[in-house]
Amino acid sequence: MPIRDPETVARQLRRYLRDQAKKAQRRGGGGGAGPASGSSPAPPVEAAGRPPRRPRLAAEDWDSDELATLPTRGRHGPRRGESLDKLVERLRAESADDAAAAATDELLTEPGLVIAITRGQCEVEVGGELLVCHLPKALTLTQQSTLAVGDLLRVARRPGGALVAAQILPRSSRLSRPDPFLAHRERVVAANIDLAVVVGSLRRPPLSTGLLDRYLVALAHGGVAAVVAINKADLATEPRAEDPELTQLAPYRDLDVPIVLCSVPTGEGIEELRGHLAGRKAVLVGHSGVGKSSLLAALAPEVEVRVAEVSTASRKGRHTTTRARIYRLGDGTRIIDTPGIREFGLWQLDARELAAYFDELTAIAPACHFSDCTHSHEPRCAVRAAAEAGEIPAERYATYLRILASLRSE
Ligand SMILES: Nc1nc2c(ncn2[C@@H]2O[C@H](COP(=O)(O)OP(=O)(O)OP(=O)(O)O)[C@@H](O)[C@H]2O)c(=O)[nH]1
Ligand SMILES: [Mg+2]
Ligand SMILES: [Zn+2]
Repeated sequence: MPIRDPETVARQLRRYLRDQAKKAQRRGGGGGAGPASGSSPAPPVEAAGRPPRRPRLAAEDWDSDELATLPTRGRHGPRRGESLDKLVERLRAESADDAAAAATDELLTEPGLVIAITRGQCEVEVGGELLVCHLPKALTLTQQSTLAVGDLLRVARRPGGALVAAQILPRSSRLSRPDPFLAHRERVVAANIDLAVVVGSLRRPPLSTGLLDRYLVALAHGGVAAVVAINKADLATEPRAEDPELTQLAPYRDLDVPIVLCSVPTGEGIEELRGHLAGRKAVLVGHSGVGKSSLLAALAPEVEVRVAEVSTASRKGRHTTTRARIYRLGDGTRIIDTPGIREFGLWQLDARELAAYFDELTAIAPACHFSDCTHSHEPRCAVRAAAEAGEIPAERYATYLRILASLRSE
């Protein structure tokens, strides 16, 4: 995938700005802007012919990694007062400069593995060495949809010695979700992974099977195997069979996905998890605070897990992961720690495809009257009948319907 084509930059930019404007309009006009939209009340949408003022996006609505890597106004984003045409023109010129410079670049023979991505640059591992590699301007604006931790890059050396990303090599797998701001844009969470550990926790925060379902669907869609880790087992009630959060897992026990109950302070399940991870490239995903970084530290005491101190009023003194990063364990296993997310959408999934990711439903679907049955409202639907008769788990069918409704409203 070439990353220095000015025409593509211009196209992506136009779409990016259009989306931002639309998004801002929607936030401003819906009246239901998030609780954090704060002091400036949302302007009415149709204020006497005037275009609505663009409301500020509320920081609390953003995932933490977004704040860290958002293109900065002035450097890569629009400058104050700059018209769209001017901006496109400027970026086109800058991209052309990049392309001209590329003519004198020397390509490194070995590809670089993207370890972490920051604003305008990434850390790559080339031949066991950790190097800083700059991202061309064309990539900076769209970096979260274009480049992901785990990607393999062709790296070029500029005559002055600086390294620049030249090309992203094709991926063998990926875990994606829609960009939380621009729904039709893909956000690749991790690339070239062969396992995802979906981490949930008991009590703090309580287990969310809705998020679990979405991850399992997205992973099946992206061709990545999954293991479910339920952390903070030390907080379970005894006897465990009666723990109200653990009983929610019953429908998942029949799926082809291992479930590991674990705990960092007691060490429960850590060896079992290590067994699943050994020798693989894995990503840890899940809500913020479930213990992904703590699990990584327990699995690999030899690595130094990077976390940031969060000191805002709402999340006092918490250690939280702000950007995805790959860690290499002593035995060669690689684990990607990711920032916890608030919501996980499904990328490019058609409502009709959804049932295929629910094994219990696919087995029964051929008996439905309509071959394109979505198992929601159609008459003579075998799946709904099976759910009503208790032949498939009611919770899973309910989850299916919930995700289906969310796909239809997107
Ligand atoms: N009781 C209990 N607490 C745990 C366990 N694992 C982690 N914690 C605590 O849970 C809190 C959050 O842990 P983190 O490892 O930072 O969670 P995370 O999933 O990495 O969070 P983000 O980086 O924000 O996504 C910390 O206070 C940990 O000490 C566990 O097994 N049991
Ligand atoms: Mg973390
Ligand atoms: Zn049906």
